[in-house]
Amino acid sequence: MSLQPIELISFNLCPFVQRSVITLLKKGIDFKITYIDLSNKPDWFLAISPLGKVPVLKYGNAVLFESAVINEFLDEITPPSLLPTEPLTKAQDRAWIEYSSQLLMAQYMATLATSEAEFSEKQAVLNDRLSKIEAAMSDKRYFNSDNFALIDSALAPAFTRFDVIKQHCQRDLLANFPKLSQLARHYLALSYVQTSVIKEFGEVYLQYLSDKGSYLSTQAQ
Ligand SMILES: N[C@@H](CCC(=O)N[C@@H](CS)C(=O)NCC(=O)O)C(=O)O
Repeated sequence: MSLQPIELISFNLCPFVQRSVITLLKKGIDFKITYIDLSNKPDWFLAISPLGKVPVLKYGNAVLFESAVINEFLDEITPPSLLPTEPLTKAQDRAWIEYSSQLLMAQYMATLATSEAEFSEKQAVLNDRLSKIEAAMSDKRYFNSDNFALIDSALAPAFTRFDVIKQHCQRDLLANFPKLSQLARHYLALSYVQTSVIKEFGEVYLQYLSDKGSYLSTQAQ
């Protein structure tokens, strides 16, 4: 099947965009990426993004939004699929993909906490989400398979951020989660996860947190 030109509208720190980049890279799909400033959204972007959010995918003249939908579309137009074929496991993966957005939100809230007390409070929510994901995992290499799947595209961006925090802020937020720590190692070893963010991601991410007055960024060395 010949594909239409693909353009992904991005913000350089967005984990939801990163999900789509991982899927595009994993599937070897050609694409162009266009970065916008979310604090100064261009009119052309607001005209095509109903919620004013990235990612937006332009496929020829068509426009798609919502990372999970974009990922399923990209997956479907480039078989073989990264979703299970059996209806129940496919539905379960979709449910965990939805849940993984709540992990990203909990991580975002914890990283933006502006005091140690607020951080502990937000970390409790994050730990609750992490523990549910760890309990749902199989003993396979990735979330529930030895093959990287769409649920892994959805989860991996959180681990890119945990890694920056571990390397620079002296906090291993996965320390109490052995299976997730192992999953992190497996994700971070993949070239299509490593290159799914800008080269200077760690620096830009920490600067963003610092600009927001984040408690964690005050621990950075
Ligand atoms: N449910 C959406 C969430 C996307 C999202 O929250 N994107 C953020 C950046 S990471 C955004 O564009 N925020 C802009 C805004 O809310 O004004 C998805 O999965 O695509």
